[in-house]
Amino acid sequence: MPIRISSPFFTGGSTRRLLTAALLIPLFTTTAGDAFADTATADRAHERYEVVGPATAQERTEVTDTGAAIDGVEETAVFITATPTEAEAVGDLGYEVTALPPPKTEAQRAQDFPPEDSGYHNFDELTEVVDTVVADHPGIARKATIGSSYEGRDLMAVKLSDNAGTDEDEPEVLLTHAQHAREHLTVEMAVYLLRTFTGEYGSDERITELLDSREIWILPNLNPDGSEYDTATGSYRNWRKNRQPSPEARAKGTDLNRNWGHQWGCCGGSSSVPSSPTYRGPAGESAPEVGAVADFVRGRVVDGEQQITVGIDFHTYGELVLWPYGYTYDETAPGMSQDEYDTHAALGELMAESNGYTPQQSSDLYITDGSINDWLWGDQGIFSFTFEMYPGSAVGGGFYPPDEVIPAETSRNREAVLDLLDHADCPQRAIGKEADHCGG
Ligand code: 0X9
Ligand code: CA
Ligand code: CA
Ligand code: CA
Ligand code: ZN
Repeated sequence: MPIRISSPFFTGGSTRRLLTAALLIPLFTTTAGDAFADTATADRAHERYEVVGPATAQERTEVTDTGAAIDGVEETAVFITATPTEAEAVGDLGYEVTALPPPKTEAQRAQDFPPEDSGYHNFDELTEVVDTVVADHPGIARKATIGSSYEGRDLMAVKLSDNAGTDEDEPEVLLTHAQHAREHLTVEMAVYLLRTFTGEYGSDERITELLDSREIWILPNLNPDGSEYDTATGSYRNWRKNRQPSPEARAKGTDLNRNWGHQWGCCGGSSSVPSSPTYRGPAGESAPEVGAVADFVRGRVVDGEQQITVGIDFHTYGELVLWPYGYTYDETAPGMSQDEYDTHAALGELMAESNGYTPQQSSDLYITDGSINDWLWGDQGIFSFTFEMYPGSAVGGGFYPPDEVIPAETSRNREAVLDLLDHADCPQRAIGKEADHCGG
């Protein structure tokens, strides 16, 4: 097991400073055991370093002969506390010496997921993933900042397509994540998609063709203030909303998925009470996060035509594929013809075949008003779905499944997302009516 490379110490732009290049790393090992000494209390002149190479008692003694104190022993490495001069002397012995960031304070340690769930990405870690993906794949991935959260965090968007720097005339797709703070698995869904699309472009034929012919927008966290608040104490707070104070009350937080401007507050599917978990805010788009995303989507209207044709908004939990409207039990309603309803249902059922979720109209779950799905369809004509990810019920961990499930439960949606991308040029193909609707 490598040494804590992926630990929270290495996030947020902290870099590992290499003092001396490794000469050789021994290929043999000893069974040194976990001889952790008391952590030395370092004064300002002392720093912590990782030393790769020393594998025997003699070699470790040579390290301590420099004056460095060994804090921990691994099979072929040690952790030391040393002055810069001592660290250099250790490097002169032929070992790779890397400075470690200072240990986190109590407060810093708390500002993160519990250690057993460190596989989840906090907001700094998500930002680092986005920046890395974009830096490593400049031709097919571009980052945009589409606005700020209430507390001032960036609302990021990543565009994935061939010629990502050019606005080409290709069907566009919207994937949104984490409107609800505690639904952290949806951020991992975004990370999975970012890595999969960029990593498999050029090798996986289907992904290559889809990126060549569509423009995909991934908005990996619509509610960063809420996500960070949910984990800020080091244990989960069960938080759902954003962190904006209500104008009329002391309570904080608007439910972003009740704040969208189509039939906002119409139908008993949201609350006017600021302390409620489904508080809709004082007006549609009163939440800066919703306003920024709505402005972004409106900005995708080119020559009078909305470029985005289809989208998924990721939530947890329930293992459901949902489609609009949520504000009414009726299938058809103003702005929703039978063909349009049937297209939603057919696409939803197609996606549910591969991920095993239950497909249904969103009001079959319960009435919601001011949801993103209703706005994307009712206001912008975008075929729009909500995925409620793993688990199916509270048994699997509710909103907080262990990080061990992340690989299986994100890749589970791979086919469904690709199937939606397939249909982005003509969603009505799903009901065999491309001739009627897609200028066939
Ligand atoms: O209530 C919600 O906002 C979503 N469920 S959650 O448990 N993640 O909070 C469901 C929204 C479904 N409604 C529409 N898509 N209209
Ligand atoms: Ca774990
Ligand atoms: Ca393109
Ligand atoms: Ca375009
Ligand atoms: Zn949700």
